Amino acid sequence: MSKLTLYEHNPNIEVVTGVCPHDCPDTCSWQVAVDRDSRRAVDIWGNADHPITGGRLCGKVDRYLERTYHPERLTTPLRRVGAKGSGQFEPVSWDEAMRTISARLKGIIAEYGAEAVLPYSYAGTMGFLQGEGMAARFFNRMGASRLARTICSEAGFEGYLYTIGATEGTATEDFAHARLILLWGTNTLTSNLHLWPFIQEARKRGARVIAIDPAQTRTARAADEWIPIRPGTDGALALAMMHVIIAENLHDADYVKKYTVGFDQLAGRVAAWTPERAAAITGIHAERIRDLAREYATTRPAAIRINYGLQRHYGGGMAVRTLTCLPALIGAWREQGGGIQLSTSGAFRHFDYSGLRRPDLLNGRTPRTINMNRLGDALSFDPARLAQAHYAPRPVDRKPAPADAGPPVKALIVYNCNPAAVAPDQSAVIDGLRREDLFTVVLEHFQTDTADYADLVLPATTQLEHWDMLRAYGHHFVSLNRPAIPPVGESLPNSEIFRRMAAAIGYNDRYFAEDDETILRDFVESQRHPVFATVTWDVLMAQGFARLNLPQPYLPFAQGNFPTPSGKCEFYSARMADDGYDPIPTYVAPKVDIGYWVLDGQTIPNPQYLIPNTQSLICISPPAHSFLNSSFANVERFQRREETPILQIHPEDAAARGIGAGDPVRVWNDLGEVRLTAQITAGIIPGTVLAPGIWWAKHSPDGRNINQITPQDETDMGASARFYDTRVFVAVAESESTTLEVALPLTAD
Ligand SMILES: Nc1nc2c(c(=O)[nH]1)N[C@H]1C(S)=C(S)[C@@H](COP(=O)(O)OP(=O)(O)OC[C@H]3O[C@@H](n4cnc5c(=O)[nH]c(N)nc54)[C@H](O)[C@@H]3O)O[C@H]1N2
Ligand SMILES: Nc1nc2c(c(=O)[nH]1)N[C@H]1C(S)=C(S)[C@@H](COP(=O)(O)OP(=O)(O)OC[C@H]3O[C@@H](n4cnc5c(=O)[nH]c(N)nc54)[C@H](O)[C@@H]3O)O[C@H]1N2
Ligand code: SF4
Ligand SMILES: [Mo]
Repeated sequence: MSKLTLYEHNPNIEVVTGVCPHDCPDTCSWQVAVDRDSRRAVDIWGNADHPITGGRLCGKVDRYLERTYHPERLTTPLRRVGAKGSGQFEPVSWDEAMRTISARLKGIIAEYGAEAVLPYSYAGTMGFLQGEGMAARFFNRMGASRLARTICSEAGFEGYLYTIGATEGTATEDFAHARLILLWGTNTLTSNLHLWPFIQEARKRGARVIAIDPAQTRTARAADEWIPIRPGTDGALALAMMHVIIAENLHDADYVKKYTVGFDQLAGRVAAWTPERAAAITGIHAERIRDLAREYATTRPAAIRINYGLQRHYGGGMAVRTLTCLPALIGAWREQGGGIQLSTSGAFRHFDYSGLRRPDLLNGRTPRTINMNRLGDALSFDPARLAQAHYAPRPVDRKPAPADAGPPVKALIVYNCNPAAVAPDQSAVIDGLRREDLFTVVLEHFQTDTADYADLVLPATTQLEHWDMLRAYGHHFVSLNRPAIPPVGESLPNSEIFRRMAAAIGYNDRYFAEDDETILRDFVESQRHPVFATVTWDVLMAQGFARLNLPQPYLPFAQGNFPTPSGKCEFYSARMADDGYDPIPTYVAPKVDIGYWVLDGQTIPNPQYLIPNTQSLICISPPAHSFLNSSFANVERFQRREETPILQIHPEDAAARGIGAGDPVRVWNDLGEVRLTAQITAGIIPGTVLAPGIWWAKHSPDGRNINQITPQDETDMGASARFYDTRVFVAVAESESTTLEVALPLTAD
């Protein structure tokens, strides 16, 4: 029974429909019960009418009111009074804050030009308006540096686009019809919960579920089988599966002939990818690879869910590009419940954002683009590092010479993001944030690690308090968020903060005068593509959500129609050749390899390495179940659930280092060091350790978190982050194990 029935006839309660703003594929529709007298929210629940939300929120957002009314919510603008990082602030008025911002930004722009101002944001909210809505107008008008928002998904995205043409694929609802489901580099029960009921429905009808993951996550435990894989080697597994499928003539020759290009080149390439060769890379038995390929090719419908876990490695783009050839090879796209899903965002690709974001306000200027993963480099005074921070996602793109890197970053405006905790190479980020001459403004709900380094902290409203609208990346609905309660304290929506900044600095364009509701309504009403015919303002206001105008079931590629240049699934991609990549699926190894793997308790050296480094380990840091990136990591309930920042380590790796359960351990590499608590578990592939993220650094025992050891370097495609392509040393914290820091070749190349 929906909670709605508890409240809908209560005269003291108003029920307001909204949508979860967080960076999660599920984009749940929610309902909030608000006490009419006090205007306080008293309850929140998942909308039972929404076909994907199904009346349920996840454990985090079910407690959204605890976050919203948290005693540590920021309620007034704050000015820094202590040293950067010390967290000492005093309240100031909004007017005073705006006067300071206007004076500082004008001074910086006059002296260095507008490119010296860098916006820094990600997906704290995925809302159109409170994300890159009014903010985009403001920074476009200014001509500030642009930010390449690459911290999460770009490698996989690009890889998928080369093969398929748009990030479209199997509809979430249709997983219920699959008979085989591969959960490949995704922790569904943690990061994509609302797919699970469809998987369970499929299982009731006899489907088998296999998780392919270095870790035995809660998803892998709930699956029928866990196939442990060495991090960053999924491309090799996919190539070997295709080897078996083609060698045993299990492919769908008719589908391949009609709807793909490059089969001969693909067949030529995978001929050399025997399961034995892939076994030596992935750590999966050759026989298991063979069986997996056969099972995949002969079970219909077969669905694959990949997420972003497998692409946070150097070769992540190519891995996704390669994997996405599988469904076309076996003709899985023909059937409801067949195919692959990385993201459903491509279904929304015809949205016209120009009215919302006003790129015309750039007035012909093309400011430089900084890669957000290289924030540490971007904030460096060294022009060579600043040049490195420029966005150059493909091999054919070039970074500028240091002399052409442009002005130093003198102002940083952070919103919807917590870079001091989430960005790679934390020491470099902190070095930059510590700069006395850097003017930093942070729009936030809480005094985060990043806010501690701000000159001004501006209190922002939460989703309960402002208007917004979202698309999803795990289904096909657009949702409207209506404010349920008045702003907490003096907080303001991001949109209003940027509006006020624009006014203070003297941008008088009428686009800065429009109110939030009008902006959203205009956005909806300005869409011309037929896929949005069902997404009207009236429906959104009445129901809170609207499904895209797509058929159901939605089988986008049952008859080809791939949105690639050839109109087919591209086993051979001419575009990749033009962009400087191998046009045929291949294996791109991770940059960091420890040179050996363990299979059935035996250590097997990787033949690429002259000297396997048996002292280091690969470190991955996927999301903790109860946090959402670094959001919720300051809420006591969720801290208690996660207990403490831990490091999962295999019993053999622990024994080799004299590490016992619960021991404090040092985890370090050439970039930095962090202290964690050892959790010994056979649920992780030997040679790999796992540190669930993302704890706030200041809540961690030594004031640092796992991004101490992650590199700023980019992936092969999309200039994404290589969060999981890291090598670390681990030792019990007390011991001074400097002897372990022997110089050994880090990579094979
Ligand atoms: N509860 C919760 N939900 C979230 C988030 C959160 O922080 N908490 N974050 C949200 C965001 S921003 C995102 S991008 C998504 C991320 O969602 P996912 O992509 O599902 O999350 P990841 O942890 O990046 O990766 C998932 C799994 O990939 C595994 N993995 C790591 N490397 C490899 C590899 O090389 N190969 C294979 N096969 N597996 C590998 C990890 O062990 C992990 O179990 O989740 C969203 N949902
Ligand atoms: N080591 C490691 N690092 C990672 C990852 C990993 O797997 N391992 N995952 C990476 C991934 S996938 C991602 S997506 C990034 C995510 O990194 P972020 O996008 O920084 O995500 P959050 O940590 O959730 O921080 C978002 C912040 O935005 C604030 N916020 C939310 N809503 C609003 C609003 O309406 N207005 C304002 N002003 N602020 C708001 C929240 O309070 C929160 O502090 O982290 C990356 N970092
Ligand atoms: S975080 Fe994801 S699962 Fe949780 S309520 Fe939001 S959209 Fe739904
Ligand atoms: Mo992400």
